[in-house]
Amino acid sequence: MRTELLKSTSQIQGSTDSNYLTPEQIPSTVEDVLAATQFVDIHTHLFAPAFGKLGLWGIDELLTYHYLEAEFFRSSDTTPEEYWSFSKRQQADAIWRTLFVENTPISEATRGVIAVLKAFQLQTDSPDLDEARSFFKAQTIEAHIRNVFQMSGVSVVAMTNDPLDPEESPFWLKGVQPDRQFLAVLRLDRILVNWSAHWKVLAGQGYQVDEHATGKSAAEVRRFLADWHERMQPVYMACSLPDTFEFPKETAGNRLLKEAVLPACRELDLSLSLMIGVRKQVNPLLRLAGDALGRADLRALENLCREFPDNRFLVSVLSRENQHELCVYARKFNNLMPFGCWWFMNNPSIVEEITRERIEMLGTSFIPQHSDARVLEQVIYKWNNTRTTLARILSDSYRLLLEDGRGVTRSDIQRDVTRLFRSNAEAWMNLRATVSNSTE
Ligand code: FIX
Ligand code: ZN
Repeated sequence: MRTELLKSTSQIQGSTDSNYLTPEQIPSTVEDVLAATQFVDIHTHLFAPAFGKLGLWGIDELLTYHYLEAEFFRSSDTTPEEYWSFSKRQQADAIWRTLFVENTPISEATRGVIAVLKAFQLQTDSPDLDEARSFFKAQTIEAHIRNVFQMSGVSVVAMTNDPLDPEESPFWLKGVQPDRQFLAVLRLDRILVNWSAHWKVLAGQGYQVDEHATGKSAAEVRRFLADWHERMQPVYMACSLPDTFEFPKETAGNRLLKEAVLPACRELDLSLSLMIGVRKQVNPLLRLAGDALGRADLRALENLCREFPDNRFLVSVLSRENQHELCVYARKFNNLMPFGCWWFMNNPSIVEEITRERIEMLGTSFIPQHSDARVLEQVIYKWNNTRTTLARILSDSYRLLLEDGRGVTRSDIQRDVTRLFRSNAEAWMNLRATVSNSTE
């Protein structure tokens, strides 16, 4: 049976379900179901309209995305100092000229901009940005958001909200109306990774904390988290961690993780998202584009999952070398949910490798992707790329299942896609099944 592909579904051992798809029907059915299923985007840097200018959108923001800035400095004689002295418009013009006019935009990030222009039927090979600028200038943000979400097949996105960000915190302190399409996430890097640089902000807000996070500090940070939980109603707490992260290890950050953040997450029944492996500012001249990655020792994660079985960990790792380990740890700890192909992993060839490995080792018990979009329209190409890659991988998985002797139906495929791109995320973000899945 193995070698000779099943001629028809009726040959499937003991098969009774006439809904079984033929081998030829599987790829198109998978594509249909992926296209018609609204996804939950578990990690972005997008903002609801209530946050005004913090929410980035439009052609100048798309072109000055730090992924493109990194590529720009490889193909231009412009120095970082000169580039940062330009206006946003001049920066966008320079990047368009260098990466899209003087060179072929074949990288993942440049292709992304082309895909967005095409999605809005805008010229993709123009020498300048006039047409694109006037198009985006004519959009009103609320309608544009609805349109972009509809085009990208996304129903809801999780934001990244930093309570210590001087630009963002005033919005929350003044009070922000919840937005059902933009979910809040309590981001804690400044507390767990850079405590020595930021403890004074909490002290300034009346929390009795000290530089070394001793004494009352942990209890006061718990009070801080409870106050911000009240204010933000976050769907999870999150932190990115360096490749050098170790646990257990005597640091102020680890003390607060153990004595404040993890207990607060248990009490509030929230997952903690750990994004592990960043090497911040290896080239500070490039600003946001100056971060890199390193292979982390994931035994820190092993220790956290084992020592805190009542905490749920949503984890993404930045190094390719850590991906397989993460899969294996997820087989050992069901309080660990791998999610996304983060940042430098978010390239179709690597997404394919990681996702095939995860399906082989975890079935559908993981969250394949998040967009990490910093600019609104990026969700269009990032989710389009994901659907294209997953269509291939899922079709292959079902073909192999069929060859092994079990047929697959459209509702099997719908169940799997819904789990991968909706219900796993909803469960780990304590979201009720928010929006019915349009194809059911
Ligand atoms: O820590 C993070 O959330 C990262 O995703 C960002 O810091 C990073 O700059 C980014 O945009 C990656 O795509
Ligand atoms: Zn991010």
